[in-house]
Amino acid sequence: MESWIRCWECGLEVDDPYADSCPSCGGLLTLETDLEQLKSLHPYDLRRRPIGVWRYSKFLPVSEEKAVTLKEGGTPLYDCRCLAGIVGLKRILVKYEGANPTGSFKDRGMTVGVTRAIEIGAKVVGCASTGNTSASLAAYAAKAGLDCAVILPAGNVAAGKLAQAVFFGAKVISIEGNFDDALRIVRQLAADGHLYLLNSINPYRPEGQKTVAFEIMDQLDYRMPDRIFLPVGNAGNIWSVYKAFQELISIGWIERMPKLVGVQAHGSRPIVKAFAQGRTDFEPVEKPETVATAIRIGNPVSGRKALKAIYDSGGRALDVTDGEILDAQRILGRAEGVGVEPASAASIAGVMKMSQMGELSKDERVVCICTGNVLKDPDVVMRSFGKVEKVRAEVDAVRKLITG
Ligand code: AN7
Repeated sequence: MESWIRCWECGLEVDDPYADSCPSCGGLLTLETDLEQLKSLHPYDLRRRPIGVWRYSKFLPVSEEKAVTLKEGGTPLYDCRCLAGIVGLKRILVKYEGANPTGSFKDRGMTVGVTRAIEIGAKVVGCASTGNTSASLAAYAAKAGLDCAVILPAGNVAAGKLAQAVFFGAKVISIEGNFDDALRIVRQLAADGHLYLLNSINPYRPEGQKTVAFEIMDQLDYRMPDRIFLPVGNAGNIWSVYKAFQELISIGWIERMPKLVGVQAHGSRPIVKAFAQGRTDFEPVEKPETVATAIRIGNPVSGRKALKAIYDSGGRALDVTDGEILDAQRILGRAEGVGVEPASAASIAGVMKMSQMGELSKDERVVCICTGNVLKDPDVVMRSFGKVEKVRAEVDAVRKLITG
């Protein structure tokens, strides 16, 4: 569809395909797409195609002909009855983004972002990452035949994600600093023309990530959930979900949107602090800390967009402790058989907390977006959730352990 890049702050239309901020005011960029022809369609008209990111190609700003795709999206929406019982709600639905090709929601944005890279003739792509973005970019760059460089905070990327980036052949560079430092560096490299930046500050990334909201609506036959919980790190995803609902309203497919609840880890909660003060901007957190390394981000690039998404949808920002995150991760795994990484469990921990605070009514239809797979971070699992019993290779010894 026809689309154009615009400054989200001052409204200027931006021509430079490599710009990651407004050349006039320095503001965040966004994309506008001509959705006029969708007004005459019914949502179910799109169902001739299998569910997944490209079912919604009419909402995307790239041509599908050259799409770099690993068949991302089309992830399950689990009806978690047992979890709902534990939390004291009638219904909790879990959108399991761990089922994407590289095991996280980032693939939705990356199929569109790397397709755009091909469209504009980029040869090298790069990103800063707490792990999942780098794993995803490395895979899509491999598929597209592009060179790829990823900049990571040393010692704070989960083993599975690091292994993926290495495996798919990216140049993996670990810096003695945190994610915010890595992003500052890679933005400078992009500005100097060394690479095409594919962090979510690139406005094409959120376009792909919108499709998680389209899928949720599709899977619910367009019955609106009351609230959607999701983890917030750099805040690209909550913005993407909000933008998707705005677009559905603009073409008349829905009339209102669900309340968006952004969940951050207590040691890394700039958006929660800003929300508590009713502010539309935020103070960065200098030394973010959390077991959920994916969202260990103190200066979220799209933080201002996240706050708009939260205020406009009537939602809220909420923080949870590392202990609450690990409890939620374990409960989802043991009660439902759904394995997510700690950052993803923040959304579940958020529901549990709001329910305990008496701020959810029992009848609410709640969706949690669980952004990444448990296999991403095996070290947290082994450290937190149990042990492996080792005995002699004899029936008696094993029987003793089984029968207790
Ligand atoms: C599992 O990979 O920022 O709020 O560099 O991996 O859109 O940033 C990852 C973020 C949630 C937060 N859940 O999403 C990166 C990175 C998981 C994540 C988030 C991330 P945003």
